[in-house]
Amino acid sequence: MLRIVLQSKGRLNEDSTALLNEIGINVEDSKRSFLAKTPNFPIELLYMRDDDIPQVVSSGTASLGIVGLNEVVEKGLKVEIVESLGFGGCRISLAVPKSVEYNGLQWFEGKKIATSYPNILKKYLEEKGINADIEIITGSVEIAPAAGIADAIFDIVSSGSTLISNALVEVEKVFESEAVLISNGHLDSEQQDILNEMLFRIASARVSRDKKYLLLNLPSSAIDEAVKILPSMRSPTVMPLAADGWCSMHSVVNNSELWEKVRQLKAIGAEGILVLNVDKIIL
Ligand code: PRT
Ligand code: ZN
Repeated sequence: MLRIVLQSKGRLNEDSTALLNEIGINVEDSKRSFLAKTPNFPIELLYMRDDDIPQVVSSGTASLGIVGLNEVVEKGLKVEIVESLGFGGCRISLAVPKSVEYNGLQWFEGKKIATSYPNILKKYLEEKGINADIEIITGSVEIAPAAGIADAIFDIVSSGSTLISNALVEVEKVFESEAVLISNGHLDSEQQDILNEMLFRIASARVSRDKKYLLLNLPSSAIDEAVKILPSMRSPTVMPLAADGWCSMHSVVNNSELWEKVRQLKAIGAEGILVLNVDKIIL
């Protein structure tokens, strides 16, 4: 049995649950409680505030956790980053009121900066040789300049709309974050096997996300050209059609290349092109 701690509610909760469901671990939203078992996989889910997740993992209360890299680095506790998960992307940036004339990092010298990430900010200011006061605020950091609490802020930015609606301008992007799977590094061999199985499934799910399954009919004389257009995992599947001189070709393509491939295939006589979603690719 392996215990994993997830955010109980908030931005990472839904995506964490979706990831577990995507890799075949049934997590039922409606039955969510502080501690939940999963019916078809030997893990136990613990739900906490994201601020507590690094501590819960580093102390061994849970073996694994899913949390923003920003929280991991800010807390500075001993945990291992096992995998970046590709959701919860954001950055932590310095922002100033749009009314000020910003002339580079020196502007912050002697200023007061409000943040919920004092450790990341302190390290950055030290590296840059800037002396500034750090005002720790745990919520609604963006209102600090207008409320006269600070001259500037250091906060999470995603789309940037919160800054705009508070008349702030992002001036320095300091830290890039996304959700990560963390571990305390003390897994016994049974737990390591469970983690390996999860990582294998996560990798397969990630590969499948960008893929489409392509089926088409093609004059048999164009097979060689079509194989060059569709390199596929090994080589495309080709099957004869009942109609003489025609075949059916199946292949998997990157979504980003789909329309270009379709254009090339049509140009060599492909017809009846079907594009299907790929649910899983087993690596
Ligand atoms: O209750 P709990 O303590 O668990 O949650 P929380 O309120 O502390 O965190 P939550 O749920 O807001 O965010 C959890 C994690 O999501 C963060 O630690 C980040 O890793 C990640 N994340 C991704 C974000 C954002 N995007 C984000 N946009 N966290 C917060 N924001 C906030 C930000 O604080 C600011 O207020 O959204 C606003 C900015 O967004 P934009 O789109 O207007 O720029
Ligand atoms: Zn939090």
